[in-house]
Amino acid sequence: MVVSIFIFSAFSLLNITGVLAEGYLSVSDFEDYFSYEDGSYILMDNIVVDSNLEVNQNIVLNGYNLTVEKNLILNNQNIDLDSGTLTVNGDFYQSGYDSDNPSLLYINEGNLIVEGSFEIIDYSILSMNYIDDFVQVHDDFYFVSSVSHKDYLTDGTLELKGDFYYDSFYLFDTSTFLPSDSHKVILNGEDVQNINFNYPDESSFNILELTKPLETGYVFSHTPVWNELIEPNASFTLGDLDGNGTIDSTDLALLKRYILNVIDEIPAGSETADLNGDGEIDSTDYTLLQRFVLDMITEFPANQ
Ligand SMILES: [Ca+2]
Ligand SMILES: [Ca+2]
Repeated sequence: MVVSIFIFSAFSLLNITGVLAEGYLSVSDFEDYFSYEDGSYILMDNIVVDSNLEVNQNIVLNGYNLTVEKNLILNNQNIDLDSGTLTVNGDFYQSGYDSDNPSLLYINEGNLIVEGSFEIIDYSILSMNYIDDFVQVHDDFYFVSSVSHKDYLTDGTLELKGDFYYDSFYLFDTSTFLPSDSHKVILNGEDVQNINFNYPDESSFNILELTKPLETGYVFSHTPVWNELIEPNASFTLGDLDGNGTIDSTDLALLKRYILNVIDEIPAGSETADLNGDGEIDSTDYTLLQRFVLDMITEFPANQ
């Protein structure tokens, strides 16, 4: 499946222009909430913008929260979350036209929550470098940056609930989406998610975590598009230690042997044996399984 990002991006940009005509507030409309230092506006309080916002200055959240109730445009400027939280309840468009000075969205141990879609185009950088860096996108994620992100996406978690589209704005570099080191993408939308890489040999996820079955929860344009894949645990039944579909004295015997260290592995996985859900596998679980097999109980506490 091949999706043309060029067409989609151009379409969105036309939309931006349309929205702009309806009125965007800018940082200078909220100057009182910022202090000005070294070419940046430093946020000094939590702020909710009940409108569209265009960030037309470099801003630093400085540990505070900036909430935008509608759309956010970041064009050729920088946002440093600096341990703060940026929430966009509409769509987020990030773009830059200056190859020497790309627009930088620096997560910097902060949180970015986008309720709509998030589009990163042209000379724009999304920088995630710390384990606490967190970006969550509820609608679709479009990555069409012309800047190589190999050294910009190195840690943290990018959680995507909609579709994913990667394309290159310029054909001379088709590897701009290439997270590395500890960077993780989680695809955890409730519906089937479409994952599109137009240059799958040159770009890919680093660690990719799925929360639905690979075959039925996702439509990938190509596979594999990851360095490491984490799939959801297969389903299991509490008490069925050998995984044969029934809970009986065989399972009880296995549990006894496990607790007595005669065996050091439970065939269907240790998660089948913690029947009271306290994180330990011990004589309490044995007693529960014994009662279940003797029909004294019909359910395990961990299931209740
Ligand atoms: Ca069994
Ligand atoms: Ca237990």
